[in-house]
Amino acid sequence: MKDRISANLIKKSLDTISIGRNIICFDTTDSTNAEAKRSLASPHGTVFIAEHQQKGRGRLSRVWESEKSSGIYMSILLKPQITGDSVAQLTLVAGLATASAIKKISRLPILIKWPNDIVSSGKKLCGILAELTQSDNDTQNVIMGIGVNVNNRDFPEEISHTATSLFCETNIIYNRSELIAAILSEFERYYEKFIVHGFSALSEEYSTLSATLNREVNIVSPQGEYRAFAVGITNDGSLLISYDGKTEKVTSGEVSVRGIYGYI
Ligand code: BT5
Repeated sequence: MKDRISANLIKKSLDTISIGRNIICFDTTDSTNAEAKRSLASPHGTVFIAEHQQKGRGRLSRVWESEKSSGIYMSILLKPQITGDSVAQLTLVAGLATASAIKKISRLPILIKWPNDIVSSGKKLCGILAELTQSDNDTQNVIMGIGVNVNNRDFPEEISHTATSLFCETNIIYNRSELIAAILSEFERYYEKFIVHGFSALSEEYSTLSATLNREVNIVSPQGEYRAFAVGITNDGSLLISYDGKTEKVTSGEVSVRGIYGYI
């Protein structure tokens, strides 16, 4: 019998002021990001969590496989005072916070594939989907969707070679409520730092966890596909690539970056 996520247990382990102070749990839903979008009147920091998503989604309408009661499927509703440009940076902040929490709980050596995948032994452990929406009263909302493979033993055929879970990596079953509390606590810590000091205060730490830096990458842009070398992460969270003797900045909205050797 798989354990269920408990809002009470999460709250007991939380050390936050606003993130996760209001938690709404679902057994089954279409997508926790969609739940958050339907509840924009909820306060900043409200977290929507589901045991199962029927239409879990990734970027560009891709599917997020959400096996019942195996992973974490959650969305944090944020009402930040930032401009549209900073939303991409906020995705990196969520990646950093989630990576830090997973490391603390599992002690696994994990890395972040720019911009938003957390990987372990070259496979995807976690994906993040940030969506920006406006409420009727013009408040800007960011819905930060986080999916983590926790106790999954296996994956559907299409992703079986590229996906992994904490269980697959360590052979340990994790308490998902405790991991959620750790992610929310880390998220508030990084989020506050980001709001006060900007991404530049976090870019060095992000770079040390990067699986993309100092590697050859494949850039897929609307203009076509080409190879480049990833040389840095800028203070605004963009990827710096060296290509054809020039150095260029790549923002997450424009291109997707795929490693040439294996998944990373
Ligand atoms: C992401 O998109 O990685 C963002 C995933 C965000 C999921 C969370 S769960 C809570 C919240 N509610 C939602 O509906 N979504 C968010 P992207 O970078 O586009 O990656 C999607 C690709 O990852 C797919 O096309 C598959 O190749 C692969 N994939 C799908 N499910 C996976 C899984 N469970 N584990 C690893 N890889 C997966």
